[in-house]
Amino acid sequence: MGEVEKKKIIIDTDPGIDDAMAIFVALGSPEVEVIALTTIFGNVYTSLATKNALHLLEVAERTDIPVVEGSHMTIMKATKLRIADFVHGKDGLGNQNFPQPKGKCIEQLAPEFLVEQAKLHPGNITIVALGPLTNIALAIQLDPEFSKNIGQIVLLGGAFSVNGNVNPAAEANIFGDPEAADIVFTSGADILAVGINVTHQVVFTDNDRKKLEESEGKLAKYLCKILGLYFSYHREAYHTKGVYLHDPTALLAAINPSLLTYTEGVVRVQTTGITRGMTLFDNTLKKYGEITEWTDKPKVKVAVTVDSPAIVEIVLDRLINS
Ligand SMILES: [Ca+2]
Repeated sequence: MGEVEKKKIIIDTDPGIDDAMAIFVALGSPEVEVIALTTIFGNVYTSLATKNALHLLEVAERTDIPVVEGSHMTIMKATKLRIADFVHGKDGLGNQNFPQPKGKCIEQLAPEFLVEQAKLHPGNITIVALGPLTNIALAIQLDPEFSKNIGQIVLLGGAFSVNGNVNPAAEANIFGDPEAADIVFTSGADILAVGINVTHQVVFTDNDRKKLEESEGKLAKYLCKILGLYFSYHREAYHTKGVYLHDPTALLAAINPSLLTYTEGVVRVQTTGITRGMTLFDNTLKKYGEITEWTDKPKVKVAVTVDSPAIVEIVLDRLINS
């Protein structure tokens, strides 16, 4: 049998404890080739996200993978950003005081890089978007062909028919840049959205953490150090003894879409008022009596159910064997 071509992925990320986990799972997955990490604000500011991305690649001994810095502000040029350092630590990686990375990001900016890669490999790049969608919206604005050239955008974002995690309306990645999210959702690109209605079903327990601890996996051991803070946050915020695997679930949806089920329809993002950042999905079953803001907009795929035990098992397997 000939070798199956690996899926080329770019991970757009704001590391971030569960970002670190997703990146390591990707690096341990033979099905994909990680061609770059692009960075964005969210869990930390963009410059720290870049530092952390470089650091994580050094930990994984994969400094052959370039890091490309993304936008420092929202698409509306807001610099007052919502940063989730109370979830991931001041350093984004569980307050471990890791040494500064030796490497540097490449000169290019993330939106240009995304446009260029999509042109270079038309239809063959999957972006796994694990933070606010600013870089991707900027790429869409830069190049009208981008949404056609890009293969797929698998994004972690939204709260479909459930409460958000920033407030009852909004999920964190969408809330980070709602205008950018609305541009992405209505761009016509092949989009698969994995929201917290799905990722809140994927719980990584204390027992799972023990399995990492007891393993010989190098990246598993590293993650055990940074997971402590993430566990305490979940205990306090959700009264759970485990943590949600948001980013790894989205990553695995890109690798093996059959781990989840999906529905299709138009998604719009609320950009004003108390529900700013809310994702509103229209499943198109109803014929409305008038033209709406959803009418004639392109459909996207939205994840509905997930095989949680399978996701946790794959995450453990890839990390224990790292
Ligand atoms: Ca993230």
